Amino acid sequence: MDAEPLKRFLKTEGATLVGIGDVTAALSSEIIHLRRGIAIAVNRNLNRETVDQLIRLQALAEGWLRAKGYRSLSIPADSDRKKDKMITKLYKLFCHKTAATCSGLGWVGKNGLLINREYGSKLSWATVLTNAPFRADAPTSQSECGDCDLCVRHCPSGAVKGEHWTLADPLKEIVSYEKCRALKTRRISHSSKPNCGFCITVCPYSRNGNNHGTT
Ligand code: B12
Ligand code: SF4
Ligand code: SF4
Repeated sequence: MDAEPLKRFLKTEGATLVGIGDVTAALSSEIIHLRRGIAIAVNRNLNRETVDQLIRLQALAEGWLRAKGYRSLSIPADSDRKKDKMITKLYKLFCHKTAATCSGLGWVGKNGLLINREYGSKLSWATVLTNAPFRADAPTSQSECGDCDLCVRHCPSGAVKGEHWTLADPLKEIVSYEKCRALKTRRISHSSKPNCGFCITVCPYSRNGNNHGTT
């Protein structure tokens, strides 16, 4: 089944990127019938307005699928297994980076974030899982960070380890989220802005798109 009409529809409604991934390998048994992940990205920081925009795009995708008789499940943009949300109680958390790599929209950078060649890590993501038999896009299998280590050198908490991500071992810890989270907690206790995000701003892909340099 051709996904182009759905991709075009969501882009006219404000999505920056839309991809279709075969996410079978990442699904828990309760949702194994929803083998296609629709990865939706918008070129904005993850704030309340962005989350609302992603929720709207997910609702439009769900309506489009329902009208054709298919099932779907939206994974919230701000889902966190630590939070008390029904969806995180029902299913193992589904990660948006997974749908994005399975759709070929980028790789997981040394900074642990999804890097798209054109937009870097500036994108915010949401996923809709579905049983619609879409033809899947070609997945990404390895990192394109090369020798760059800017995010390793600039991370204030020392969380970025400098290792490459590969699809062969996708869950290997390349960023210490414990250290990253601890910095956020310290900032909250000092009443400063909690989010750091240096690993996004220093990345040449986030700054220059395709002009990947290492200065
Ligand atoms: C909990 C959480 C955090 C925690 C833990 C971080 C983490 N694990 O990613 C903390 C508080 C530290 C955090 C920090 C940040 N976060 Co955060 N976070 C989340 C959240 C809610 C869940 C992530 C999670 O627990 N995943 C579980 C682990 C196991 O998976 P993962 O690391 O996310 O991804 C792995 C898989 O996707 C796997 N994978 C990739 N491809 C494939 C393919 C297959 C087949 C398989 C099996 C696996 C696989 O590789 C990845 C790396 O190991 C997600 C939303 C979501 N549902 O995805 C946002 C999310 C990951 N965060 C996001 C952002 C923006 C941030 C911050 C920049 C916020 C800030 N300004 O400080 C920082 C950046 C830190 C960093 N360098 O990664 C964005 C990332 C956007 C992007 N371009 O990648 C997300 C996707 C939110 C969104 N809706 O856009 N975050
Ligand atoms: S958000 Fe800040 S502390 Fe966390 S990994 Fe990125 S640069 Fe390091
Ligand atoms: S700063 Fe360099 S090493 Fe880090 S994610 Fe971006 S390209 Fe990869």
